[in-house]
Parts: sequence; structure tokens; C-alpha cells
Amino acid sequence: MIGDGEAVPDGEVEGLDDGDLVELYRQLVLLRTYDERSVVYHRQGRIGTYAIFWNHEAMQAGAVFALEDEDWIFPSYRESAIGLLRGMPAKTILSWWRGHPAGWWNPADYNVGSICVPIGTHVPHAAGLAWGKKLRGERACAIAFFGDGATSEGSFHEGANFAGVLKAPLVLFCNNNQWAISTPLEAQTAAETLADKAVGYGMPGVRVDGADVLAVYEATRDAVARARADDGPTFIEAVTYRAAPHATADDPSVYIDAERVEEERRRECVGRFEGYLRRRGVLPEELRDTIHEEAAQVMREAIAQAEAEPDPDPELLFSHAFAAPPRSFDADLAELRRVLADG
Ligand SMILES: Cc1ncc(C[n+]2csc(CCOP(=O)(O)OP(=O)(O)O)c2C)c(N)n1
Ligand SMILES: [Mg+2]
Repeated sequence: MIGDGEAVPDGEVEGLDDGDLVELYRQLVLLRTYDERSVVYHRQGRIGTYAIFWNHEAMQAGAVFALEDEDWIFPSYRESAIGLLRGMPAKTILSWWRGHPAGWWNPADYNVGSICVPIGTHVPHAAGLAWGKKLRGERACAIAFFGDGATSEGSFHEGANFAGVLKAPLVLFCNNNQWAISTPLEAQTAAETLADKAVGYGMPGVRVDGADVLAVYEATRDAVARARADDGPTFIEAVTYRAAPHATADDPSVYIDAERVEEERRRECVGRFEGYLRRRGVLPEELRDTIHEEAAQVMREAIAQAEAEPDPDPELLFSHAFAAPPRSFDADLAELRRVLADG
């Protein structure tokens, strides 16, 4: 949908007016700012290991823009900040990455599930929730975000199969960034495309440019329409290329193709959409700057709020781990409190 300002013309997306386009840009910038600031906060020791989603923003914002608030989102760690698009405070997500209980939220407050770190285990959760909505005669659907690597997991298969058989109103959104940490796509699957896998589950499979926010929006909008019409799930393969390390603990220089990364960084998704909006004449410089400044301000306030949270009670480390705590528990906890008090 997004052209290159030269030979490739821009497309027109049905159902999005100029105000929507600017709002979509605002969301992309918020995600981008969250991500870039988080890498800095990590380097400053203010948050823990962080899964970078630079150049994944179009997949996240484009897909969520096609949903309504009643629809449920099931993120993986790669979509950790997707709650921002539902009004979740940035402070909450930063707290999650700080390992602080202020980072837990009630999924029902935002219709956003917990950030899923085990690969693919949220796919059956999303399928089950979507099926439940259908059984209750509700209109809402669910979307599960996962990576290319997740399509090799049993839980992906179980969730996709379950959704296909039961015609659950589910969107299976695969961010195909072509890497699962250091495992490249060609070592992941013998399938020609990941979208081909949809056939085996009896659902449509769609491939889309993951760096084109408008194309992602359209594909998801169509999938949501199918879900609401009781036509069952859709598998979306959003094709992109990971242009940053897997996470702050990773050194991709030992395995990744640096030239390809450079190329992808040049055609990154926020800049591409910005070009589209400029050509359309709906993003004056001043508005662009205001949007960026507002996002920066959100992050400044959020990190200050996250750091102002009092330390949690260390008992939390254990209190949900055992139905019947071992006899050593009280002594262990007392020792931990002593160590923490000594600094
Ligand atoms: C069940 C499980 N196995 C292994 C891991 C370790 N692990 C963390 S991230 C990752 C790669 C996942 O790649 P992909 O699904 O493509 O998602 P991406 O990180 O590229 O978004 C793996 C194997 C895990 N978190 N969970
Ligand atoms: Mg991947």
C-alpha cells in the first residue's frame, strides 16, 4: 500500500480517513519511542533484559488498529508494549521489564493478555478465549502475535488446529522476522512460506509486507471481518527482517547478515509511513514534531514513575510457588530479608 515516492505509487486504504492515518502515525511513534528509550534504560541499568521490537511497530499498530476495544490481544515478549495502544500506562510495561509486580495487570482491564515468554503457549489461550466468545454469542474476536520460530512449536499447532476445527474467531498473526534468536528461517521450516501452513488447518493464509502498516491493517481488517462473520480463523504471515538484536542479551554480529540489516533499517516501517503521510500532505512538520515530543514526554514520566515504585516484598518470590511450602521456607525468607537489608 505504501509506495516509494518514485516508481511505486501509494495505495488508498478503504475505511481510513486522514485523522485515522495521523492517529496511526502517533501510535507508531509511541511504540518506536518506547522501544528506543527502553534500549537506553537497559544500558543505564534501569530495566532488565529487553526484547527489542524496532521495525516491528507496523505489525503491531497496523493489526491493533483493525480491532475494536472488545477484542482480545495475546502478545509475546516481542509485543510487550502493545498495551500502550489500549491505554495501558508505559510505567506498567517498564515495571514488567524491571521485574516489579507493578508490571502485572489484570488482562480484563485492557483485553490484553499477559506478555507470553514461552514460545507459542499463548496460542491455545487465544483460541480458547475466541471460542468462548463464540459460544457466548459475543461479537469479539482475539488475535495472537507470535514469531516464525513459534510455528514449529506444538502449542502453535494445537491452538491453530483447535481454532480451525471449532471455527473460533481468531487471528493468528505471525511476525516472520526470519530469525528465532540465531536460527534462520530456512533451518526452521521446509515449507515454502509460513502462510502455507494455514491450509493444513483449513483456514485462509495471507502474506503481507510487515513493514507496511497499511497493508497490515488491511489484512487484519479482513481477517477480523471473517472472524465476526463466523467464518473462523485466519493466519497472517507478516514478512519482515529482524533489524536489531533478538534482545539486549544477544550479539547478532556472529550470525546475522549485516548488509541485509542495513538495507532493512533503511526501509524501516515508521519512516516509510511518514513518507506516505507527507506525500498525502497530512503531516506538517510541526505536527510531526509535537507527536515525537509527546511520546518522549510519556517515556520520561513513565520511567520516573516506575523507579518511584517502592521495592516489592521479597515474599512475593515464593508466595505463589508452593501450595504447601517446604519446611525451610520461613528460614530462607528470613535470610533473604537479612541479605536485602544489608544491601
Ligand atoms: C518454549 C520455549 N522454548 C524456547 C525458548 C527460548 N527462546 C526465546 S526466544 C526464542 C526464539 C523465538 O523466535 P520467534 O518465534 O521467531 O520469535 P521472535 O523472537 O523472532 O519474535 C527462543 C527459542 C522459549 N522462550 N520458550
Ligand atoms: Mg522470529
